[in-house]
Amino acid sequence: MVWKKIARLALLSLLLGLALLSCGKGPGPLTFSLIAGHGEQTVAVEDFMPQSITIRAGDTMTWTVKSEEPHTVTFLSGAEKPPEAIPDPENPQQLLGNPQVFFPVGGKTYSGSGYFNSGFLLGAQSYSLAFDKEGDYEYICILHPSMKGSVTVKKAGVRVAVSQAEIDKQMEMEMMLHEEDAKKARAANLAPQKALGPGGATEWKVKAGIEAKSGHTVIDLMEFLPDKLTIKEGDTVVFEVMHGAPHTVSFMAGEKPLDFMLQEPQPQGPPKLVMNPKALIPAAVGRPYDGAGFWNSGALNLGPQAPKVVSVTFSRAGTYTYLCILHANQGMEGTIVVEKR
Ligand SMILES: [Cu+2]
Repeated sequence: MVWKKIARLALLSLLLGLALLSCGKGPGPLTFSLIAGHGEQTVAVEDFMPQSITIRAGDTMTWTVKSEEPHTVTFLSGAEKPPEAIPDPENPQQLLGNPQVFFPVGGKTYSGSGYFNSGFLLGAQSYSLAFDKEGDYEYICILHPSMKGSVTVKKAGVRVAVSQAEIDKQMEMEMMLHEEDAKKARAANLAPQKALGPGGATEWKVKAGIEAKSGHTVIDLMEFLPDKLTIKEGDTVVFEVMHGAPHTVSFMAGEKPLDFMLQEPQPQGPPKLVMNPKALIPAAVGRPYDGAGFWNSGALNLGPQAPKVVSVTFSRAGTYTYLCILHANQGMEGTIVVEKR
């Protein structure tokens, strides 16, 4: 499409424009608004926009997350990335969400050193940080390895070549391209895939989350694809995670949705974040599913040791809905219709 090419060219020229910084006296301290991840519902566009920016000492950056997918804005200052989950010191069997990741750490001004973290941001939450020291700084989202950004801080008070209006225009254009690419990726993955299984039954494949590229940006689709599948009694469905995010395949059979993270109030400080064992641990895996009772894959793709694949054989005709416990609030759910053989 021609308009798309034009959009990409315009985007490139804007990016080049952002790299320019003219000398001379400029305005006093400014605040720049950036976006840390966007996308509606199941679509999670993993990027900081603009990915690199030049500001002056004294300026502030405010990142806003525009998705249901959570993100962090984290300056490691050369240190190792902290783990997202840690064993509970009081109960090593239990996994906790690392408070260093989930809650804000650091002050309001970054001077080029130390660990600064926004904590979990989602919906329309924001994080602001002022910069008071010249230098080139990198930051990441702890949850999404492809999300990296950089900021160059120049001397206070010099002229800036980029205006918020230009940044907004660039971000709008990028978001439009990302949305188009997300739609294309979904459409390309909706057709059911099947193979001959044992005993003449069919083995179907459902993707539990896929990744698409939009330029250099990674888009995660927190979706079961296809989300609706019609099979026959005795058929098996193999669910496979196709990207970096963790998921569950959970047939709730009328049970209430589960929270993945349980909050335990502490006498001091933030609550203890306990990863719900009922969500983490497989239930009834290996047994055929007949529509009765809770069937859960457990956490797939949560850490390098975790499985990425789970399969389930359907023994009785019926219509069965399932969800991902981690992303149910974003709409990650599917239906299997099992017909009589
Ligand atoms: Cu999920």
